[in-house]
Amino acid sequence: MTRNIYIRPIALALSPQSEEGEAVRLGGSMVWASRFALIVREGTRIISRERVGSADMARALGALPAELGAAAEAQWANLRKVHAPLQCGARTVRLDQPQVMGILNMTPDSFSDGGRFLDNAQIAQDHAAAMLEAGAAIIDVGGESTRPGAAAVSESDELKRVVPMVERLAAIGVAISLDTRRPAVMEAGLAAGAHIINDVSALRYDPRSLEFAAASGAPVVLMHAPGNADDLHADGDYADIALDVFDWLAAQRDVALAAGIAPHNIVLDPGVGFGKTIAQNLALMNALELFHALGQPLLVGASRKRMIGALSNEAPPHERLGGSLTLALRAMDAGAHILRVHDVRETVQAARVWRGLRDAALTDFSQLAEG
Ligand code: 8Y7
Repeated sequence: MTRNIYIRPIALALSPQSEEGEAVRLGGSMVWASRFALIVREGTRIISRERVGSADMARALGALPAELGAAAEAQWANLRKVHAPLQCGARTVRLDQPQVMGILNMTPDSFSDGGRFLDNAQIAQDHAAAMLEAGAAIIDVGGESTRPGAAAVSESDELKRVVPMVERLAAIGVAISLDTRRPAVMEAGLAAGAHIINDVSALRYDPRSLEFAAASGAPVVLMHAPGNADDLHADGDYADIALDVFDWLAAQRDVALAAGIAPHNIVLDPGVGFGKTIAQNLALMNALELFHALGQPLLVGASRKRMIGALSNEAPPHERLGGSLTLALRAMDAGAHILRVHDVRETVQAARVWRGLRDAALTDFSQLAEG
């Protein structure tokens, strides 16, 4: 049975000097970690779990069975990797602080703002401009609702919804990501000026997507969903949500690399809300820092999702701002690089204040450990 290793940060620090020994900077973010769980699984069974401080990591990795050594060393290097910015045409999206991706749904039935923009391109463009002005680094344009039970959209309808909006946004210099599973939409969207492919099927829905994405040279977001690419909300069968999603993303990352997608163009996303129970979504949000060990920038989309309603008397999507901000802050505390959200103004304000706190911690030397 195959054995897998995981290095999960378990003690996060506000700044490097607040911990004795060396705290490790996670994924080039403003988040540090000083202690880690070194977990070994055999198949789906955890066979060992050890807590290791960063200063003691070299010894702990050296003591692992030889078959796990290389993977463990790679994860330890990945955790500390600094990611290059995403290049989006003339715009550069730096990944050294949390960035906000604003959602622009060009769908009639999206659960949050369905139908509002579809019939009026000017209203949609005004909304995008407002998100930009509020500080969104990227606008995510989608023409296919992926909520549970949403009606299927034909390729020609998806193209009609998405391409004209991409053209409008490209004309005003926006960094654009395209939320689609179809290679024809990817191709038309990139030609119209989009920069990033955001595929909730992780390029599995159509085998040509992988090939197209590699040839395009565009950054891609690969998101976890347990079902096949036709039914992204099918229930998952997990032994351990965080470790299983980790294995799955590692495999999809490797598929993308083998297809020729450049390492700096792969963004990974644990897929909050896709084929996961409320308890699994919560556990996943609590485990986000583990995913830095995959060595790629991380995107998290928890905005207005069902888990928030489930924890707040079934608040409807438009009344989920407080919960959305709580989850966005959890993602920031875990060092997530990009937050996909509906409420851009509020999330950007939260991110700026969060950043102010981190800057203050970096220059607070009263935390310095003695000796
Ligand atoms: C996500 C997403 C949706 C997400 C990424 C919704 C398109 C459902 N969720 N893309 N898309 N990550 N990368 O509630 O979590 O917004 S649609």
